Amino acid sequence: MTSMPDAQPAATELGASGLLIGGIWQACEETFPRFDPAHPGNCTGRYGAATAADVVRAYEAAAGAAPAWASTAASARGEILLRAAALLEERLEEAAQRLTADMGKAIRDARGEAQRAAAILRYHAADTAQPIGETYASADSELLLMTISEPVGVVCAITPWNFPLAIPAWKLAPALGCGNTVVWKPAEAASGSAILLAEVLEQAGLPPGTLNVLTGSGAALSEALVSDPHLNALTFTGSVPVGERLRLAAASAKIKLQLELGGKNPALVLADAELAAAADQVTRGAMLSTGQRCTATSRVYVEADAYEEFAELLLERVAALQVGDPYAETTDVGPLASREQLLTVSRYLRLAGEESVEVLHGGTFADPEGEEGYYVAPTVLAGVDPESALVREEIFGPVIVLAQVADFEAALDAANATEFGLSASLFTRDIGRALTFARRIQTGQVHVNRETTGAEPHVPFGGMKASSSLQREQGKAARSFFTNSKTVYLRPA
Ligand code: UN1
Repeated sequence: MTSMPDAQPAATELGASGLLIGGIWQACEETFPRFDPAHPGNCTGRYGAATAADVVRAYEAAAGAAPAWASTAASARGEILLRAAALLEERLEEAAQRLTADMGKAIRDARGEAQRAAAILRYHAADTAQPIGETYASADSELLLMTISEPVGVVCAITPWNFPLAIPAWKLAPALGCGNTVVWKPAEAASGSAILLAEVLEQAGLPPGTLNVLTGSGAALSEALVSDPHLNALTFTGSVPVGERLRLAAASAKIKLQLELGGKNPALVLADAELAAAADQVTRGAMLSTGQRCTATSRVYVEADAYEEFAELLLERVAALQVGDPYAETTDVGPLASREQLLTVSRYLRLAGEESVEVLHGGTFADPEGEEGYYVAPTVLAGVDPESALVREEIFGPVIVLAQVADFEAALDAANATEFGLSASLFTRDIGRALTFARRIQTGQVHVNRETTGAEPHVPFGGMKASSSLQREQGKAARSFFTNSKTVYLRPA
């Protein structure tokens, strides 16, 4: 590895508040406080509330830096991403603690996420050495016919709070690696982690203006973010309603768009499955990260012959989860990320009461106005009407709806009866059914004998139906989104 550039002072040392524009961490007139999801009385930091005028300045900085960054050698861009990965690993414990303070993820999972973000940076560093085009035979044998890909220009990344480091890494690393400059708006509940990630990218040697960061409210900034004339491509992970608004805005602005939205991910358990292993995987997929993953398992369809046994195995495992202080090493399930999240998830749990469904486990939640943390018990519901909002809508909490189905066909039909299409799992020993599942399930991610969550950096990630804009993230798909292809017909003079 090349020698490290002189370390710049960290934003936090400067007392800066989350606005990085043109390589300078800036103070902000307005700030917003964040509170620890486990101890809502504790303020974890105050961050700058960017304004529409800051958005304009960030785009100007990104547009100004774009030509030089696009013509920087791809290998030099890759070196910076590699250095950022190393710097992030040096600060791994701090990054994990900050992530937990931001949004309450259990510390072991927060460490795993920080490590994952470093691995993503490394993958995209290596990807800068991949081919940037193809050569074809032409009808004219004299001619060299080829494609070359170029950066799209200025990218806006709007990232969620549920993976404060990994999702930004998988958007920023390929965007920057492919030679784009970036305006990044992290979720308010991920501000502390976002500043740390921006610091390591800056310290790794990104030129000023290449990455610009605006903390603040998405609602207040989205109009300015999507309507700026410098913007060439927008990548967003978040909710369906916000995604739908961005889809319209991007269409009228005629920019490239990558959306990763919600999920209502099913797990199908057939009678021939290894039921104990299936129960392990379903528990992990549904409950870890407090169910706040767009890939979380939320509907479980079990073949009738296995239902009783599977339900028992599942409930044993759910009951064994350690719920509580996210900073404790033994905790599996921390609080929800915010009061808003607790209000949303508790609304669904109240609905379960109103609809008189069977609460097999959990169903309880903390007082959203209280001081004891935004906790909700891992919950397993049964006997839910397939038309209920509990089955149809993304809850984004640790809640499973368990249902009995007659056979594989009925499970497949139930699994596909949703507007979402992100991820799905099948548990079986039957390879024929596994193949049928892979072909007929209407999701972008298909898992057999494993949980619905997870995403490796070198393969495409994304959904179908309402879950996505069909522009995949990660792997080769990232390169295709963050570049434009030119077809060149070259005839010697
Ligand atoms: C994972 O399951 O590890 O917001 C990744 C989300 C997804 C990423 C999930 N975009 O939960």
